[in-house]
Amino acid sequence: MIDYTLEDGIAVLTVDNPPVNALGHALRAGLVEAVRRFEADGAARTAVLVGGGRLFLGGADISEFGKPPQSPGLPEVCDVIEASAKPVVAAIHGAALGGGLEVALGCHYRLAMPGTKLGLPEVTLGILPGAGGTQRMPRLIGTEQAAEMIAFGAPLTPERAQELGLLDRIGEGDVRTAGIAFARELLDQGAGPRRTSDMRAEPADLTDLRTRVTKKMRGQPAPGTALDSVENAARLPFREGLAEERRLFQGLIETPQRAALIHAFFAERAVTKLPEIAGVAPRDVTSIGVIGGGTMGSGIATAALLAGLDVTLVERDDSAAEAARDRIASNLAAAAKRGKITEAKRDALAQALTTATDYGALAKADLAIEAVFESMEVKHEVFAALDKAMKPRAILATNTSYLDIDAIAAATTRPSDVIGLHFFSPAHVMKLLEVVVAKETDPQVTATAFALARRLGKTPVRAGVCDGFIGNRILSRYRAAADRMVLDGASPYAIDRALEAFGFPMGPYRVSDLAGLDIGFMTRERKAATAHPEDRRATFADALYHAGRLGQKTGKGYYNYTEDRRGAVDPEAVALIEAAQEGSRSFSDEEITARYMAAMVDEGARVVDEGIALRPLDVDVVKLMGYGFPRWKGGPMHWADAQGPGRIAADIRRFAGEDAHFWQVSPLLDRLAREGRTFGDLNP
Ligand code: 3H9
Repeated sequence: MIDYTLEDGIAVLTVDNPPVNALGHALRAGLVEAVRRFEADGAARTAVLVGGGRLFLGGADISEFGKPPQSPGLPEVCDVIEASAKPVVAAIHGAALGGGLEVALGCHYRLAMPGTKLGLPEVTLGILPGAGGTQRMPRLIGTEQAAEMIAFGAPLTPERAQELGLLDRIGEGDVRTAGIAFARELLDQGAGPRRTSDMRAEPADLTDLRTRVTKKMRGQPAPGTALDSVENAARLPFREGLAEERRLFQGLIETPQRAALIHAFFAERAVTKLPEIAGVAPRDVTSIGVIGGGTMGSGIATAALLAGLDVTLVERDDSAAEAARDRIASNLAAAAKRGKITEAKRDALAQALTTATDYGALAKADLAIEAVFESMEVKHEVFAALDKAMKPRAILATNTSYLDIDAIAAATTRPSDVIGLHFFSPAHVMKLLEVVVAKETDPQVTATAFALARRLGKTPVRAGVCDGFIGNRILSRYRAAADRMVLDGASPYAIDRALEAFGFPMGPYRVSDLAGLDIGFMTRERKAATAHPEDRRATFADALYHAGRLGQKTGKGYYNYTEDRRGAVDPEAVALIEAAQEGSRSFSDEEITARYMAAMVDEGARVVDEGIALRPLDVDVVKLMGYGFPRWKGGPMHWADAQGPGRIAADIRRFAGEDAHFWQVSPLLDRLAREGRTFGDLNP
């Protein structure tokens, strides 16, 4: 795990634990052994610790959390390095994260290469830096700066890290050579070990930071606990602070938030590895077509431009094409403003965009994504035209959010080249991409979609064909559960409050206002034809729609936005809703949450059982990344496991006592409940 070489009095310790040099047990033991060897090596006067591969150290091995600890622990590794009587230099490239940066803090000097990510992201996993990070970082860069860095978990750039005194040097060229050169300089100066633990941290007032972090990361104990530990650095001697850090760390390891956040971390990576395309080479994609330049089409085009692809956007006439150009230009300008790209890059990317009004312009494109009006008739026309215009083996993708992609594919002579690419709005910002694999989709086309997703910086989740795929299908179910509560007498404002307290950034009726009440109205109209007589229509939502209250875009919907930008409860809306309600029952917050979540979990179970989602974790990722599910609850299926599938099934049976049409326990949930198993058991 550690390669030890001696170069003219300098011991070079190279870490070799691909893919990210995670500090698992074997590597920790290897590090301690290598440092001991260096100390005993009379020919070695100083040591350089460097990461082999693409980064320095990716942090503690997350997969070991929750398992019995194995010695040496990471705090001990940092102590052993720091205690060395001869200096140790950390030469950092790529990333030093979490325990990886803590190891660097144990070293006596630090150099990093340009572009390196230096961070303590532990709070994003529900824990705190537990290998001395909360004690050494405040001593090195100041309590306030360390607190800010640890509370939010955001990485520093090398430039900022050098300014703060975390880094001694920013290197040039190759990291190993730069590290050795720096070590030699230190040797020539006669520099000895410089231990962070010998430094003093000054007390700081963290009140404002605590307020900010509590607001941003509500429901999560880790940031506040991490700040307690940081404050100890200025209050307690180093050893005592370290012991307290350990105690607080162990406490956080036991929390459900830690389990949920780590589930989310691994689930987001697991979805990208699709067994059915293992070993299948994707087709080359360098140029893509986008059909339709509305908000969605322009967002997709922007995402593709940002990923360095050539884009041809087809619109129906010149003025629509011009409007699309403007939208894309403003998306790119916003990306430049956020610092994602430089102004020069923005101009270069704009050059890679062509607009056209004729499908002939797509003759050379490798893949086209259609983002036009959601009507099967229109989609058929578009796909027939694409089929004619595009070269053989080009991929024809649809961004439909619910239409039957098998039926769309049937409008072409090449259904095996047709696939769904369901982006989320704004498409150049949102990271989720549902890849909808139709009946005849060629695995190579699926592999290409997954490769494209990666290139666009998106997380792809495989979905099967059904109305709404994974995300919108489940959404329509829990939305219906909420609407039934309103029909029975609940206030939509109370429902929003209960679900926001659960952890959603916005309750369902605030989301309606954001999306536009016309969207919901059109969906109800569309589904009316196939509705069951006992399906209850959200007549209160229709009433708002007919009153012209379409949500934020008209200044009024469920809420009134004319005076308060965040939206205020509006007596006019209340009157319309109350007039449409069928009952006057009141629901407690617990009851609201239980019904909403039971509907979500049960439909998630159906989606998995029917093979629309591959595994429960795919449902979790879709809800986490596309629908605002609180990450610290891990997604609906993980959350259901934490409650116990038996409890959810029992809730549904209780609700079925009043309404046996809507509430039925799905076969999978029923099975798990009876067998005492969990959704997690179905994940790999
Ligand atoms: C910590 O350090 C606690 C300490 O303070 C206290 C201890 C006492 N462990 O993301 P990628 C896997 S907490 C185990 O696709 P990239 C990952 O699952 C830790 N496995 O690569 C994937 O596996 P697979 C603080 C890990 O280039 C593979 O490596 N550190 C770990 O896009 C490739 O990962 C962090 O929070 C890990 N720590 O990004 C950093 N990290 O191929 C977490 C990755 O089987 N990691 N894997 O799916 C990251 O942010 C990114 O992985 C990184 C590389 C930026 C490093």
